[in-house]
Amino acid sequence: METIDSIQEQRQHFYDKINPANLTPLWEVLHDVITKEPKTPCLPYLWKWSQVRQWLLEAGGIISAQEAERRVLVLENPGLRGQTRITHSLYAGMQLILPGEVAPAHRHTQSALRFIMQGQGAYTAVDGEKVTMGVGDFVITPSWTFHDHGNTSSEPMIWLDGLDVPIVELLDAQFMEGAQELSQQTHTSAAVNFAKFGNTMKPVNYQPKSKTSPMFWYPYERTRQALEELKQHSELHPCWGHKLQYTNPATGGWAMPSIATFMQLLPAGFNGQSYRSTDSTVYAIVEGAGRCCVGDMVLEFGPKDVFVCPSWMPYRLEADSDTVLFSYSDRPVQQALDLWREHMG
Ligand code: 1HN
Repeated sequence: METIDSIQEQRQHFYDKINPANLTPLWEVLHDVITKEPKTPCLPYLWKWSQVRQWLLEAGGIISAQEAERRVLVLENPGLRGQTRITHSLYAGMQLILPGEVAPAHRHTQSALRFIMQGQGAYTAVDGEKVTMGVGDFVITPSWTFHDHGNTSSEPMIWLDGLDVPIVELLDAQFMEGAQELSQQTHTSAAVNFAKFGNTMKPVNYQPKSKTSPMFWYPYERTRQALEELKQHSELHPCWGHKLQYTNPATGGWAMPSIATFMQLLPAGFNGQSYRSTDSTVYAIVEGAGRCCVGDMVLEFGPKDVFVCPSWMPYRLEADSDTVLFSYSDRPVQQALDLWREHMG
C-alpha cells in the first residue's frame, strides 16, 4: 500500500523531473493564483503634504530639474516598496520645478496626468501646445506626445504626477525618446484648446488622433463651480457625496484610456457609508479636512495630503469642512476587460 509520504515523494520526484524543462504543476499553486477575492499587496497609506513638500524642496537643493530630468519623489506604496508604484497598476510622484528651471522635452508610451498642488504660472508644453498651470488644475500628457515643463513664475511649483507605468511595464510596451530641443517651440496655448473642446462643443471637422481626450487642460475653477452647483441643488450620494468624472468631450468616455480621473465634494459634516471597488484609488485633497476609515486604519487628511485605498478594501469618507477630493484609478482598464466591480454598504 502507498503511504502519504511515498505519494508526496513520488510527486516531488515528478516535479523535479519536469522542472528543468520549465514545466510546473498548476495544482500546487492554483488557489494562490485564482483567489476568491482580490488579494492585493497594496496597503492603505497617507502622505502628509507638509512632510513631502519639505523633503521635495530639500531635493531642490541637491539636484536640478534638468540634471534629474524629472525631479520627483515617488509615492511608493508601503506594500510595494522598490516597485516605483502607489498601487499595483499605477504610479504616483510629487514633482518640483523651481523658478527658472526647465524639465527637458521627451516622450514615452506611458500616459501621464498632472494635478497641481502648489504654485501658479509654470507651464507644461504638450505636442507644441502650452498649458499654464494653477492649483487644482488637471492636465493630461497623452501617450507618445512630447512634453517639457518650465517655471517662469517666481514661486516653486509642485504637482502630483499619475502615470500608468506599471500597466505599460506589464505589457512590455515601453518606449521613450528625448527631443532634439530642450524645450518645444509652442505654437498655441491651452486656451485655444479649451475654446475648441471645453464648452460641450467641438470643431466641426474634428477627427480623433488618439483615445485620449483632445482637451488636456481641465481648469479647477470650472470643476469647482460645477461641484458647488451640485452641492446647492443636487442629491448627495451616501458613499461619495457629489462626484464627477473627467470626460473626453468628444466621446463622453474617460479622459484618458488607462486612468480614470474624478473630482468630488463632500459637504461639511459628511459621514459616508462604506464603499469598495476593484480599482485601487489614489486621492489628493484639494480643500478641506476629514478622514478616510479604510480597513483597520483611520487616515486623517488635510489640504494637499495624498492617500491610497486598495482594491476591494471597504472604506468610508468623513468631512469636517467642505472637502474637495481629486482621485484617479485604473477603472477604464478594468471596465474594458469587464472586470470592474463595486459594492456599497
Ligand atoms: C515623466 O515623464 C514625468 O514628464 C514625470 O513630468 C514622472 C515618472 C515615470 C516615467 C516618466 C514628466 C514620470 C515620468
